[in-house]
Amino acid sequence: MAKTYFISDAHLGLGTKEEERAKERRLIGFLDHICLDAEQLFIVGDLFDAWFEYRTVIPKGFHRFFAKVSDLTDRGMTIHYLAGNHDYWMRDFFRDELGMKTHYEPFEVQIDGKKVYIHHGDGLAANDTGYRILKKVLRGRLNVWLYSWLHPDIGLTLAKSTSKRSRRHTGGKNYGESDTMQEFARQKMNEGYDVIVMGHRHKPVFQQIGQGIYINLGDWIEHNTFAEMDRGRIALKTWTP
Ligand SMILES: [Mn+2]
Repeated sequence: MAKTYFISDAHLGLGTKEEERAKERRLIGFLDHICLDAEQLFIVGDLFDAWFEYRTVIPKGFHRFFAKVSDLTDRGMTIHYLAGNHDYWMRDFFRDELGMKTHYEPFEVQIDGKKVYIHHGDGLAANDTGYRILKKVLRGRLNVWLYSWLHPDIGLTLAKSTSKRSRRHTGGKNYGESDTMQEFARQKMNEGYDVIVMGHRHKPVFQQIGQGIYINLGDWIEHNTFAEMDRGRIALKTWTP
């Protein structure tokens, strides 16, 4: 009865109005479906293409999705939300208004007796010192505070254009990153984890490595993929309405 689901990289707000409305409908269809047997859902980052939350202001849009999420958490589903590299700048909205459990760093969780490690997947490429420095700068407390003084119309426009550049950058180094993600998963298995779940790459991967499983969740732009864990067995599936 009690299953666990995982999705990542919906990048809400990325496409045209029509594309985004269709994506929102797909996601809500998925949520309506899993709420029949889901105990918990993990959102493994980049739910939004660009998210910057001010103390009193959030980006406009996504209303139906938010309504659905709060409905599910009200009804007892546990929804975890790990910030990705596109939506790291969240504050208390998701926790306090939508009842989600928010995470800013990779974390581990025990599900059906399995040790599961959850990581968005950014910053793992070996040759990516540039990104790791940028990440520190973009997430630094002082810089985030300064940024928050920009008018939201300016701040969010800037965030969107940065997001576009970042996606191009990530696309360019996809290859190296996929290898290091696998390598990272292997390393985590040696540390005793049974299942490693990541996103970020936008390409679904299901790989058995020894006794462990490495899953990359793909995305909800092209693939509409999700992982489903039922009594300790995990599978990667494609959502079809
Ligand atoms: Mn990402």
